[in-house]
Amino acid sequence: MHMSSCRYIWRPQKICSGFPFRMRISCPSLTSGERMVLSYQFSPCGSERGEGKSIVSFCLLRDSVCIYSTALRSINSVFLQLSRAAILLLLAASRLVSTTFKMFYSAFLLFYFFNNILALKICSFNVRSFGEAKIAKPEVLDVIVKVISRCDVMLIMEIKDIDNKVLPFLMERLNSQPEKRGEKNMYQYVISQRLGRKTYKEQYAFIYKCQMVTVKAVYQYPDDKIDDVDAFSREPFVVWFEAPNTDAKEFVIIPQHTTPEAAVREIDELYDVYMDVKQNWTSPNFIFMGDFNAGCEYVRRKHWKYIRLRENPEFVWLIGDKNDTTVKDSTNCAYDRIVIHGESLLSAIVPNSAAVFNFREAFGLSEEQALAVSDHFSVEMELKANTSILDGIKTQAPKKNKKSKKRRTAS
Ligand SMILES: [Ca+2]
Ligand SMILES: [Ca+2]
Repeated sequence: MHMSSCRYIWRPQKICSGFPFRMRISCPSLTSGERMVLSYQFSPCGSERGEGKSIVSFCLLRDSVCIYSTALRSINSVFLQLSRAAILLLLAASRLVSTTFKMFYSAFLLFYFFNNILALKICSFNVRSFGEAKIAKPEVLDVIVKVISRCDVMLIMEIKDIDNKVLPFLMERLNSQPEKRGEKNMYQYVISQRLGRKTYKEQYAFIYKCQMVTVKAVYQYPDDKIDDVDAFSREPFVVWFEAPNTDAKEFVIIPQHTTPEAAVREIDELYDVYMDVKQNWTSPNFIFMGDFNAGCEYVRRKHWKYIRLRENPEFVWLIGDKNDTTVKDSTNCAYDRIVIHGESLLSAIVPNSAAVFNFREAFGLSEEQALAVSDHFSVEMELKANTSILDGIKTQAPKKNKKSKKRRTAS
């Protein structure tokens, strides 16, 4: 059997949760039942490393091919292993890549497909008064788990948890979802201290998929800037993430839940936090996000000129002033925001991915049911999966071209 091989490198991140997709490539010359060898290497988030081979079969669907294993379970387990990894995938099959065009076309489809599903979704959610009373309501917890499960990195705000029970309980629920069984420590989290000036305290937490990102460092902003002491009620709990599978590679998130009446000042002060973090960490990529209360009566149009984060064009506001991040029908305010700084980060954003996630509509809840979860919708954005697949294709292409040129010259 003639074995021509095409080589794709990709980061199958969202495959973590099992095998929720079919891979299709365009390959008209294949016949049904033809088999090919899938070779792989993986280096998961933990210490495991491995490689292996699996024989998979094709079925024909008009001019495209779906790839499946003769035993679905085995391909599933292959992909489960792959999912924990930065992957080198070698597809080798007879007649699979009979022309450069086919290879390019196939690779493009694969690239397009995986680049879309493998984007890193970063979210922010004010789960109003998130404490033991809330996790005791199964129907409420269920919605919270579903909202978080859509995301790879989720900032949770307004955690009120004196006994430190809420997040451990939530994590257990998140990691025991049926489709996630068998994937140990799928979600992890980092949480701030309880923050607040007097007796009222809140915590920030970041819940993240360990297969997608790792925490490089955390930093609790001390809020002791000379001449500007105690600017924040809930000082940013800053986290530096590494995301090797994205184009951005790494980024810092500065979270903020403002006190509504002090929103203008606190959003403005985020610029000082940025300057402070920049002195200690080398990252050029910053994401500011959270419930800024940046709308309606708390931040009016006339206030923007006092907010450096808004006035400085180097900071790009992804959620617009006309968005509505409030659950109530009667309110229409863009309280929750995402602001980006850093050229490489900006270019890594999936176009049009910044959005408000209306969980009420998505899960068919009444206003009352949704308000039992929170008075805020979550907001989100996506970072592109890195382009190493495309790089792999690019480096292959000239070789094939040379060959075919030589052949033409010879004949
Ligand atoms: Ca303070
Ligand atoms: Ca509303």
